[in-house]
Amino acid sequence: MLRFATTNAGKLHEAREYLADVVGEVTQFDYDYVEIQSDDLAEIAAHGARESFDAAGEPVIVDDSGLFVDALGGFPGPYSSYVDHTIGYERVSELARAEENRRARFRAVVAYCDGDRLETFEGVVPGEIVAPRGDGGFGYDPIFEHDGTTFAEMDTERKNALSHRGRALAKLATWLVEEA
Ligand code: ITT
Repeated sequence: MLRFATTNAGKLHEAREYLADVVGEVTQFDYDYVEIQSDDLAEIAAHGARESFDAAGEPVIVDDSGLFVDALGGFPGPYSSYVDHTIGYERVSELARAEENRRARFRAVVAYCDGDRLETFEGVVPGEIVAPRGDGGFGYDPIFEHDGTTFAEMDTERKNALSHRGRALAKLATWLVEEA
């Protein structure tokens, strides 16, 4: 059993599906840890995992992630959540599609803390920003295309097999097995 400190149901669903065979049940720890301001996702995630462990008293993971658009200098990056809640992903899509270079990447850092150990695992996936398509997934999924398909057009298994989060969770899973 592992606790996932997140308020994001989409992240939780993906981690549950991915980690079921490794840790069994993944339960939500509905705890809104303080997100420090930093350009470094690993630093934000590590800080959040430490604080969440202190609150839960049991091993926890957190996930700090974001969409980085090359032609926009990495915007919205670590501020992806704020930007989605303010101008929305449709506007981010318009801004990126006004550029010739529409390349972007999703990044995720999953941090694990059990009091003794604090580890971070990063995953990155390249793609392109497109007009919104598909109604699966969450957040920026409808505007992020990978190999001709948006993340919102994929089921969770397919998205996990190639996404930033799936890649970070794969590293976590390998590490947990090695440490067991
Ligand atoms: P917690 O911090 O409570 O886990 P959050 O949604 O605030 O939830 P972040 O601070 O890490 O999470 O913000 C990440 C932002 O990037 C948020 O707007 C997500 O919707 C978006 N995002 C992250 N991973 C994504 C994915 O796989 N697909 C689409 N959008 C994603």
